[in-house]
Parts: sequence; structure tokens; C-alpha cells
Amino acid sequence: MGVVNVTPDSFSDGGRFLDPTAAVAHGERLAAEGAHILDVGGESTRPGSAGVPADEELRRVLPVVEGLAATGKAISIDTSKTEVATAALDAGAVLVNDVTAFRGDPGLAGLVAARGVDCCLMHMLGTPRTMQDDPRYDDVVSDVKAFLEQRLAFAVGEGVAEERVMLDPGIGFGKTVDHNLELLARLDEIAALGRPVVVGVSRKSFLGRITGREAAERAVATAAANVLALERGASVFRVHDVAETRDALAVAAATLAGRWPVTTPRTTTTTT
Ligand code: HH2
Repeated sequence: MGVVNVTPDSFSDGGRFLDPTAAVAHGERLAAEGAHILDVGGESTRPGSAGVPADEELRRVLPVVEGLAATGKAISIDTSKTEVATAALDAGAVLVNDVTAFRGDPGLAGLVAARGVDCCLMHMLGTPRTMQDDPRYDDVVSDVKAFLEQRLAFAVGEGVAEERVMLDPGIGFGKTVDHNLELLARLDEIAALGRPVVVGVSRKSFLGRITGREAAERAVATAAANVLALERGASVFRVHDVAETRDALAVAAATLAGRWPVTTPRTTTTTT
């Protein structure tokens, strides 16, 4: 999943793709680099951010969703607002990525159910404005897992087909460095819920804390975390650096399978 942030203030690429033409070109580049899904967002959820009104979010994302629908890739709309999601689905999006897991806007679950589209439900402790103020858990993995299980049940209760739901532990959303690392180390426990697991580690600050690198220089760190997330059961990898992550995941998947291409049955080979 390639990230297309149409925002002035995203933590790693804010302002770079605010112009719709630049955002569409960026999405096309990510598609060419191997992204299967393009996640278009018009509201930063970085720690401390306040959110934007629906009309401004729509003004940012709609021309980009329309422009990228022509790539033939699955377009995801990263929003918590029913109004924004409705227009994006009308413009060709097929997935609603809601970082509030249907807690932000009462109409969003019903919209996803009515349209029969996919959704991603993510864990977040509190709101972006306050989530990094001393986050605490009894056991971070058990708490996040219980939350996701409950939000999945809520979505199904609202009429969303269970097979349409992906779950995301919300790396960096109300978590310390150690919370993020424990979630990644024990990601198999989240995968045990039986739904595809999405991870969004891309360029996040815990990688900067470990490597000492600025956000734009965290592609290798991002790839390393994603490789281990793959090994622990993740299946969607939300990233800014698609080419690097794609290579890392392709090699990791082939190594885990003990063959390449991964999808074909094992054959005897004399290739050196
Ligand atoms: N992370 C961000 C935004 N949306 N969605 C999911 N499902 N999982 C994530 O981990 C996730 C997400 C934050 O990253 P980014 O979009 O690069 O930054 P910003 O929120 O500042 O725009």
C-alpha cells in the first residue's frame, strides 16, 4: 500500500504533494514501483495534529482519487469522515482506511456496509492531539487485540461483511517505542484474529529513535520492520518507500517459502 498524502503537514512528506497534479504523479510512480493499493489521505494524523474540516479534506483528495482511479490500482481513502468517504467511493475508491476504526463518524460503518467495499480498522489510543501523552496499557498486545476484536464485531453488527475487514495495530498511534516494538514482535497474536493485518511502520519516529535518522532517510529501517511483520503474519504494508519495501518483501517472501516465484509449486532446479 503506497501512501499518497495530499496534506501540508504530514510528518514525513507534508506539503510535497498538496498540488493534485503532483499527488497524482506521485501515486502513479508508487503504482509503477509495485504498489497494489494507493492510500490517499487529506488529513494528517501525526501526533499533536488537530484535524481539518470535511470540505477542505474533500477539496484535497477528490481530484487525486479521480486521477488515480485510472491507474487500475485499488484506491484507498484514508479518512474518518462519511462525507469524504462517500465522495471518494463515488470517484472510484474501493477501500476505506479509518484510523478511528468507525468511532469517529457514526455513519461510516453503514456506508462501508451499503457499498460492500473493503475497510481497514486501526487501533489508536485517544486522539492524534493527545495520543502520545504518556500512553499506558496493561499488556499492549492483549489490549490492542481486544480492541480490534471489538471493533470487528461492531463493524459486522453494522452490516459490514467480515471478509471485507482488515485490522491494523496502529503503530505510533498512542504508543511508546517499546509498545510499537512489542506489537511488531507479537504481531502473530493480532493475525490470530483471522483477518488480514495491515501495518503502518513507514518512516515512523520509533525507527528514527533506533537509527538516529531523519524521516526521509528511514526507508531501510522501514523495510526491516516490514520484513519481520511479514514473517509474523502481516499482509498489507503501508509505506512511503514502495520500491525499497517491495524488494525487501519479495526477497523475504521467497526466503520464507524456500522458492521463487513464491506462487508456483516447488520444482527441482539446478540454477546456481
Ligand atoms: N499511519 C498514518 C496514517 N494512516 N493508516 C493505517 N491503516 N495505518 C497506519 O499506521 C497509518 C494510517 C500516519 O502516517 P502518514 O500518513 O505518513 O502521516 P500523517 O498522518 O502525518 O499524514
